[in-house]
Amino acid sequence: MKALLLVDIQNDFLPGGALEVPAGDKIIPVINELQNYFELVVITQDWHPPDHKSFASSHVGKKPFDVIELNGLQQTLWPDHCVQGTSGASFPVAFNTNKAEAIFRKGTDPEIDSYSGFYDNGHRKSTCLADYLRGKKVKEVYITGLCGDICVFYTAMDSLKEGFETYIIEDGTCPLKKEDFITTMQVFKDKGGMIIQSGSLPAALNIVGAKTQ
Ligand code: VGL
Ligand code: ZN
Repeated sequence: MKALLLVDIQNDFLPGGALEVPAGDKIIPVINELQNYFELVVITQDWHPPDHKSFASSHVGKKPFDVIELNGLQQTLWPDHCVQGTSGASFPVAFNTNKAEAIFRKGTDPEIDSYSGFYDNGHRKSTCLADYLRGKKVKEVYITGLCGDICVFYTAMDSLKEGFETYIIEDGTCPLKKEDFITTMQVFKDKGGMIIQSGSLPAALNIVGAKTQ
């Protein structure tokens, strides 16, 4: 069984949002189309309480993108984003979420950030996403979404650690910083991850009617 995992496609990560990813909206048509190729679609949603400690606003004298130590971990401070129940945390209207069977929320503990959809940044608590996927007999996980160099990357690294054959669909992701995308994707490949383009999927998955290139 193959699963498509769509990471943090939320208004705050789109142009005009609180933590905007340049051209982040370009991936939405790609992601809507990709879902046709998968039986199982799962979504993650960054879902912070208003006083989350990853927000610069929670620390006197700090500004967004400063780096601090938080409960023993290095933490980049972000502008307030994806606050529970706000429009910034919602899915963009253009993003078709109808096919998703489950939404895993993350970043809900105010004391620790959570880039991966599987665990918080300290690997202290699990979201049980791995157990859910194993329960569905998933062996291969295809990951895409926002931000390519942060939550997509960390989710993909945990997916590998959990033993799933793991793919990142490159044209379905968009990074916050292009340079970081290059270095993180190398780390992912070095650990056995695979990077593919959405156009190669129908043929690779043996979808009937797919054009052979
Ligand atoms: C993300 C920074 C903070 C992401 C979430 O979804 O990549 N990045 N929170
Ligand atoms: Zn966040």
